[in-house]
Parts: sequence; structure tokens; C-alpha cells
Amino acid sequence: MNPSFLVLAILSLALVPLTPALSADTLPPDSGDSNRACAKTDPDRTWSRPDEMAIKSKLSPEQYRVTQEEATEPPFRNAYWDQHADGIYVDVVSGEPLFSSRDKFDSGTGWPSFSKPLEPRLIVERKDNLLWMTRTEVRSRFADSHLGHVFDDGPGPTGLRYCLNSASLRFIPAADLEREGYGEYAPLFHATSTDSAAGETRTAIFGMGCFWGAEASFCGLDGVIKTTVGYAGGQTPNPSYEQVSRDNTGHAEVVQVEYDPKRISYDQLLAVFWKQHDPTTPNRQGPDYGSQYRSLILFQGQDQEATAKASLERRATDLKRPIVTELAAAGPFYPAEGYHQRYLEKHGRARCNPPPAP
Ligand code: MHO
Repeated sequence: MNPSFLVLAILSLALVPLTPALSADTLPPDSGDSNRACAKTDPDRTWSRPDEMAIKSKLSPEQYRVTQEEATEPPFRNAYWDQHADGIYVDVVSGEPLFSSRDKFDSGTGWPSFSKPLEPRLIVERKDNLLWMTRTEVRSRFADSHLGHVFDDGPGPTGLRYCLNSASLRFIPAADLEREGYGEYAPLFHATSTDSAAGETRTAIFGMGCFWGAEASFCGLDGVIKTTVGYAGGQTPNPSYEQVSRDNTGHAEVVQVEYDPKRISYDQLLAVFWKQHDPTTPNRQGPDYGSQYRSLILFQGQDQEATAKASLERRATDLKRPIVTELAAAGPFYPAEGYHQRYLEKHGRARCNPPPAP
């Protein structure tokens, strides 16, 4: 690249105004294998940086210059600046998962731009002073690839713009995540399920405090096809964990349980729900306070509503204090960030909080 082009490229990378239109959040239908979703994931997954020879032979000259020599590829003439498909972006050298299409937005810069990393632990930030300005370089943790820079003029809620080089990345389409060994990210792209009787499976949504534990209560039960943690019951579209934890989105931390009603009934799921949390503490589960931790049943369809009401009445007769569980019709469900999915499994823990007193 000639030097004047490089200066132009870097200046536009820093200065081009944003068009903060988030990429469409329409999610494709589930791709299939019904047993995969509750599979255990490796809690301490690592990636490796191949040796110099292997890196050289694996990468194109441009990929090499960008990842190994901190070059910047030209805007608009790169693979992913205008790509909107659902999937994740991994390091081209090591395969470590870095960004998600759910956080990709059209920055107008000609480089792929994201409002947040998929796995913050895999992103290393470093100040650089190239070209008379201080910028924050972003690199991958294991491969130590140069990826691009992060600026603070991005869209909400993070306000960040991770401006990346396509040459540092490999895109894995949502439909290939399982096959490529990134199955834990597949829930990010599952359809938001408020359409109850669409197929042979149904979904149930429960809020019962910290969603890590809520998910662990259902994941693995016979007849439970898949669990996904997320946010529901409030107003803010597409909220982040940080937003929800501020207790003003109206959302609760919830688990969405996809189940096969021939193998496990909604009533049986409700029995687990009552047993695994304390439905008598308003906006609180153990040490976790705030409306995001409220006890909540979001029913889908009249049959779930009737079953939930009857189940609540039965449970009330067993408890000394009144049940404060909110029952409401399900609205949109927003899957949580990848690192919250099957969190306790990944961290070798069984539950968030001590079990409720019987
Ligand atoms: N007290 C818990 C809450 C996490 S849950 C995902 C913790 O921070 O460990 O809200």
C-alpha cells in the first residue's frame, strides 16, 4: 500500500461519521440436531498460535501483513465490510471466537465494525501512537494477531466501535457453528420463540433470579431440547447484560427452555421452577436484588397460562409466605451474550446461590 493511501485509510478509519444502523436482528430457524444444545462445553477453552512457518503458509500475503505486521487493509475492498449474515467472526490464525454478527453495524467506514466483542477475555487492547494520534489497538489473546482499533464513537449501548480488518477474521455462518466446533454460540442465532405451537417442541420462559442457575436447573433434564439464557419481560429492545443489571429496562434475567411435550410436560417444568428458587421474595433471589431477579413466568398460549395459574395455586398451599411470582404473556425474548450461555458449566459450578429453604 502506498504511504499516502495508508494515511488516508487510517484517517478515514478514525474520522468517518457513523451511520449507526444496527444490522437486522432477524434470526434464522434452528438448524437441527435436537440433542446438541445442552452439550457440555470446555470451561477453559484455549487456542494456539501456530509457529511462524505455519502462519506464513496458512495466510495470504495480505492476511499476513495485517495480522503480523499491523498493516491496515483498504476500506470497502475487503471481505466483510458489507456482510450482514448471521454468524461469528473468529481469528484467521487461531480460530478464537472474537465478534458476532449480532453486534455488527454499518459504520460507513468500509471496515467491518462491531459494538462489542463476543468474548471480552479474548480481546487485548493496547495503546499505540502511530500516525500522530493515540489509538487503542485491538489484538487477539491467543494468536496475538493485530485485529484493528477500538474507538469511542460507536452506537449504544456500549458507545464503542471496534473497527476491524476483514483480513484478520474468518466468518463462520450460524448454520455451520456446530460443525465447526462453535456450537455454544448457536443459541445466539436461534429464532426468538414466542410462536408456541409451531412444531413438535414448545418453549417455556422462566425468571428465577440469576439466569446462570436458572439455566442449570433445566439444561440436561430428559425432554429438554435446549436452553438459552436471555432477557424478557421488559421494554428495551436488544438489551445488554450491563443495561439489564441497572434495573431499569423492565427485563428479567430468564431462561428459555425448549422442550418436547411428549417427554416432559409444562407442568413438570413448573415443578422444577418452584423447587429451584424462592418465589416469595419480591425482586430478590438470595444475594441478588433488583427487578431483573424477580420470579416470573412468561406463558405462551392459553394452555400454558392455565397450567401456570393452577400450578401456582397448588404451590401456594405448600408455602408459608405468599407467592410473588409474576405471570404474564411472553413478549420478545432476547438471548444474552455468548459468555452467559451455560455459564455455570463453563466455570465448573453447579448453582448461583444456595438452594431455597424447603
Ligand atoms: N450475583 C451474581 C449475579 C450474576 S447473574 C448472571 C454474580 O454476579 O455472580 O445476574
